[in-house]
Amino acid sequence: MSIEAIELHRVEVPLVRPFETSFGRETVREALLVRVRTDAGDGWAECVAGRDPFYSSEYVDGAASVIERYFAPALLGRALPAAADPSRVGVPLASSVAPALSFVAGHRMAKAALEAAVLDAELRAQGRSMGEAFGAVREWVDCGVSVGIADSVDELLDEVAGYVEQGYRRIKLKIKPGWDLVPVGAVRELLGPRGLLQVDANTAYTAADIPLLASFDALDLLLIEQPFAEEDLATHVLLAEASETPVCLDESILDTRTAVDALDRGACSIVNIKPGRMGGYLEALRVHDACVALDAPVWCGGMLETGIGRAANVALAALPGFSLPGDTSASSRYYAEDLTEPFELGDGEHRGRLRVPTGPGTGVTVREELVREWATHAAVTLR
Ligand code: OSB
Ligand code: MG
Repeated sequence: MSIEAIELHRVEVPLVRPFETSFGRETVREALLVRVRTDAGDGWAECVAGRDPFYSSEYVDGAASVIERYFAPALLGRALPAAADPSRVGVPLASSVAPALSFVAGHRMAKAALEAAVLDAELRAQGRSMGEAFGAVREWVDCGVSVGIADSVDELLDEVAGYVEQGYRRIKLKIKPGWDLVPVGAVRELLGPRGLLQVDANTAYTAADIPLLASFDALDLLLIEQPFAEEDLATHVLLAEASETPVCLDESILDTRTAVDALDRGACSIVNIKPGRMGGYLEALRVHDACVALDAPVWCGGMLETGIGRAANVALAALPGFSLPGDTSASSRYYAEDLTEPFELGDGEHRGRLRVPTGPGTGVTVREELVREWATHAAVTLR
């Protein structure tokens, strides 16, 4: 199998409501979509980079540029080297993408998008679904919802009550200095003592806030996610020692090595797995396996993906180590219309769950007319 062309499609998809975090407020999702054309069929993927380099140093313009200038020439018109460390998935072409791109430092989200598109094409050619290829052990995955910073506690409670009514199995609240104990306490009251609740600070705090963050212990949270800077494992260790609430890392976990290091050093006891942040699904599987070996729970994060990225995330979340509900919410939590058939929560025993797609590759179909309608730039074809 060989890669014949790489297409870049840039779209803007309106969010049903603004999403505010400690690093900013988004009203649309600007996404970079990648289609690879191979001699055995096409594959699609979504790059998780945001419009601005606020969550991480990567952003959409940078991802598109590094793909055009460096990655596409390294993948097109040449036989890729066989991977030294072929993954357990049985995808020789997709496994050779990361080694072929490793000459560029960083840019993991751009690398991940290319690998995921090749993976989709290769699995479609093999007639295998992502869930089957990854080693899914569940047909449905438990879903949580990530709730942005609101204008008032009353508005937050209304939004959370709506999600509870829809069946979501856990609530994650975005926090920042000045929007923490009061709103989180109010949501704890609303959910009652048994409701699963966690918080995500997206690096907004410093070591001086450790006493405040330790006082979250009274709210019985599942975890506190990434309170301090990406590079700052040491302060996370201090918080983990000072509080009962498990510390979870998101931004700091770049690959298997950093995940194992963070767990070994006691900087976290739970890992948020986002394949885009780790350079791809194949590395995310290695992180999963390493965390399972260390008895550390993992859960699947999200980056406001459209159905294209969501399909692959849901397949990943069906692996055995994903013992906590993920930020894999239904399409309707983000978009009135999705770029694929919508992901919808189940009912009965599957209330608050999404079904793992079973068709080949991602198992979803890209609505190409919407990709054209929502395009912000002319599509680019690299050969
Ligand atoms: O920190 O998990 C995060 C969205 C964009 C960037 C970073 C994060 C998030 C979310 C939303 O929390 C998760 C989702 O619902 O996709
Ligand atoms: Mg996070």
